Amino acid sequence: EAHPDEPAPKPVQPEDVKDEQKEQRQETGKKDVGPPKKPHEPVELGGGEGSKVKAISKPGGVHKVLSLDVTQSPRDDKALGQFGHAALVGSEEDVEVRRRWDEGHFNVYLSDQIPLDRAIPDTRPEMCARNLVHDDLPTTSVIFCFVDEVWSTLLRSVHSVINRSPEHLLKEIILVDDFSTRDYLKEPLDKYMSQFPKVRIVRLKEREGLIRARLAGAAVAKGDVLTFLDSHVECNVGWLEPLLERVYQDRRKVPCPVIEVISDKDMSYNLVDNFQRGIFKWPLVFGWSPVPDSYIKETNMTIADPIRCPVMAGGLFSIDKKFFYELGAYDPGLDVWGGENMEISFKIWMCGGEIEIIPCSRVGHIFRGQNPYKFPKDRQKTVERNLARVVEVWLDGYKDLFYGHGYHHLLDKEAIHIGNLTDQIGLRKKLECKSFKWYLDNVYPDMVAPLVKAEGMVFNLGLRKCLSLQKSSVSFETCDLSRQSQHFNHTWMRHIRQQDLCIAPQAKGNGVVLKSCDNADLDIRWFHQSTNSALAEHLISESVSHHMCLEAGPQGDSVCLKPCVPTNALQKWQFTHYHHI
Ligand code: LR7
Ligand code: MN
Repeated sequence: EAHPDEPAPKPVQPEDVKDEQKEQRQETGKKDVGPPKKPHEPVELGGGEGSKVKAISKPGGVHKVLSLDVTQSPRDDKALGQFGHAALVGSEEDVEVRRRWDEGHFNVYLSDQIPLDRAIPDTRPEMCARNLVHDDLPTTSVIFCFVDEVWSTLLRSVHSVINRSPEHLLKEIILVDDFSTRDYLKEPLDKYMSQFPKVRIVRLKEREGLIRARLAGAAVAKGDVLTFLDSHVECNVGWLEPLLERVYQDRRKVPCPVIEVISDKDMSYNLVDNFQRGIFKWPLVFGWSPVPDSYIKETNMTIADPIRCPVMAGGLFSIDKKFFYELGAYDPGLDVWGGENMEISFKIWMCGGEIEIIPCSRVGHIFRGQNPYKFPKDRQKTVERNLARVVEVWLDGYKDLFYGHGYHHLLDKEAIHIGNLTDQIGLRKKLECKSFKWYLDNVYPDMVAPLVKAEGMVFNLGLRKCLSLQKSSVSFETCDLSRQSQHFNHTWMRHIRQQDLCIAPQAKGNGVVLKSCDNADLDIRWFHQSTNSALAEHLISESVSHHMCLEAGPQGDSVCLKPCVPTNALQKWQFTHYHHI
């Protein structure tokens, strides 16, 4: 059956094909003839054991990626927002714009006036036009989850998939309604979608959140590959084939399109910088970061090559359905929104998969300032709890780095109702997934992740001696780095620690004692080093009953707690080495 834009991928015209690709083309039909002659297959950043790119065992394809651009003949080339141009409204309409903004936290008023099948610029790097894909790619189920999504953006998302996906690769589109409250998303949506035989609507009986909504969509999917999308996107020309090609080459690859920006203000379609990868910073905050120049040079990487990503943004990716379930899908204990992108990313990498951004696949997304739907519980608490679940299962000894970045309060597992993690921990064991250290060393080697904030000797500036732990009491000695007794860590939990012993304020009195370290113990934390403070070098007890500064006894025979005095050198301490993140 003919595709609306183009009759299924055309056979390649010989003049379009480079010699090298011609060779590959002749090889099709014979699989497993060794890696394709792709000069630019990127290797892993940083390298390391087990990080070698696996040889791709399938040769290049026979069909060219869908290249007939709908921008060539849109139905109404004068329409607002056509070609992805910025749409402007008169100032007299500002009131309307503002009135309707909160329906989606973007310019809903404008969106409603833009054609549902508008053309957008084909932003793929030029060399993508030469790419070949196989004609026997796996099929995909495209899954959109939504709750109270704006009508025009939801429909534009669906239209973009129908119009820009080769008919034979699109098994179905599954719309999962996460218990929306808006009436137009009920019968009117059913009615509208009845014109598209491939669209199925799944209605959840209560609000599950996007994670369990995706699981519900995946559970009924019939395609070989699952492709998840947010419900306010526009898929660009040829977006699907390169994703499926990647899964076809290696079912453990999890490809993501480049996510471009549809402006929340004027609905324009904007391309983004090349060579961006998904990363996280502490405390597990997702971000984009450019692939280092040196790496691009060393590997002769081009703007069309797949970009390996430590983490994915979360919303837009394809994954082999069987592989998704082998990985245990998502942790169903994650609620509403947030953290699931970290979970799936760590899981994919640590349990044998790979995440890549495919520059020849591009999808626009409306980035919104706020979530336009309600959180059944507090938003902050929901996201924090999700993150804590992920951290407890996947982060090993690096947990403290997460908690130490402003999340100490999550250590009280009962207070945050973290829920049962037996299944998730069991899954990681069963799959024999690698450690978080392996992940950092091999997948994200440029991540700064020291296990402690500061370490070495603890030098007192007034006394000019170092703390020493002897016969389980704290005293001073002439500094000597070679002596283990003088070696302390200031951890992310803000403990001053030697092995399992932590320096703690005396329960009664102003002395200090040693306690066995316990993350949940609020009394053994010491604040140190805030650069813009007069007390930067002080060690300030965070114990509720003290809030005082650690001070060396003038004779050098004791340490005690005294009210903080910025100028008192006996209250100033320096560790030998600080790790700055
Ligand atoms: O309770 C909910 N039920 C839902 O069905 C909450 C949301 N949803 C739907 C919602 O209607 C939308 O279609 O889930 C989808 C994603 O929700 P958004 O659009 O509010 O999320 P986002 O774009 O702000 O956030 C990003 O991070 C999320 C973390 O949980 C998800 O992984 C989103 O899919 C993800 N979006 C992207 O990756 C797009 C690019 C953003 C970046 C960077
Ligand atoms: Mn979104």
